[in-house]
Amino acid sequence: MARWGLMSTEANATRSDISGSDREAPLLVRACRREPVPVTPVWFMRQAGRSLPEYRRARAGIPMLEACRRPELVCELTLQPVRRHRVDAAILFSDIVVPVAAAGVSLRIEPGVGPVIDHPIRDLADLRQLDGEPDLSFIDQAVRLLVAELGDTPLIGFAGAPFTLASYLIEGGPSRTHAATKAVMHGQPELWHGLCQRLAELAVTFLRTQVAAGAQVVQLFDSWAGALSEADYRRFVQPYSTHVLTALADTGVPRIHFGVGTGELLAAMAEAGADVVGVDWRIPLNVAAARVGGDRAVQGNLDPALLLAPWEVIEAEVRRVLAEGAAAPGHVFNLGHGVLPETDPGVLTRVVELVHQISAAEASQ
Ligand code: 1CP
Repeated sequence: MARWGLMSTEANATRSDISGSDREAPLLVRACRREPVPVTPVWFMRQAGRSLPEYRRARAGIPMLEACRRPELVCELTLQPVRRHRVDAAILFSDIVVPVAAAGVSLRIEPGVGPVIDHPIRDLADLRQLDGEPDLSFIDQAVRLLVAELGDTPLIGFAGAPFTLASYLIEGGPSRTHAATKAVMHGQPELWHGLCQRLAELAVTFLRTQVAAGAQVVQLFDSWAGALSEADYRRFVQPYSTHVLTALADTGVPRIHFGVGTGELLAAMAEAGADVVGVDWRIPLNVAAARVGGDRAVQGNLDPALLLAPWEVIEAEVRRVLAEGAAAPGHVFNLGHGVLPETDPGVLTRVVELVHQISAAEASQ
């Protein structure tokens, strides 16, 4: 399967045409396509990162954005959780702001904070910061190195959705209320639509670069979309996420769409063109599956904070999530959001084993 990594986007499209009878596809790809699987695939958002001592050693003294631009280091950091936990997928070590920085926006990623923008976008003239033609050759190189190393384990490519990226660019950094973002959305429509259009183009470029180099699944992170009403989501955000997801359709690569606190938005997020809808811990997966219409796979949704609880609690939660996920035509086990840095990595490894063990027993009955 590693050979697929060397195929072009066109070749990937051909592969998807024969996908129905393709028994060799990785578990993750099959679950995303709603095909029967002998074991439920599992991976963790933010599986690479500060919970791992080998990550802290490899990253020591290297700023986050610079780390993202070094293909050998990206390869190593992406592989670390796959080696350690035997998860069913790798996710490219990068960040949602990487394509924005490549287009020319001056920013840094501060430890413990997140992306910080030097000149937040407040008027039309500020959009010029995004005018550059992004050079993503370092992403292409990193993905090619990775698919050669990963063998049968698929690589997930990802991008930030226009709303979540727009929020960082307008607020200047992480925000709890997204107040400046909502003010632009409603008060400066020309700026809002110009910004989202450009961010959608950049997300498509970022994702297509990863797929062309061999990523077998993509995830569009609209992490902060849950801050919006459904009406605002549909009017100001959904058209741009739809554009991004639709622009990937010809690749045949399954598309996961995820946000936090999006219980009320799940149907609208599925309509944007997702094969799989990512769900946080706030609603059960069977409820989520019904909300998205019963025809999409779901991903999630163990509360990451519960990984700090006693093992008996975690075990019961894993069983519950698997039972509720069985209501959907496909289930990818994950957390409801990213791994917390204080998580014991040994617990993550045990969760992977437990998901495999319980789901294999269920499937063989
Ligand atoms: O110095 C450091 O170690 C920085 C910590 C860090 C890491 C390891 C950041 C800063 N980003 C990342 C990697 C990263 N970011 C990955 C790949 C690793 C993996 O998942 O295993 C991915 C997929 C992201 C995507 C990302 N970045 C999202 C979407 C996912 C999510 O968590 O919702 C978001 C919102 C960001 C912004 C960001 N980057 C970093 C932080 C701390 C944040 C969030 C800040 C905030 O709360 O607003």
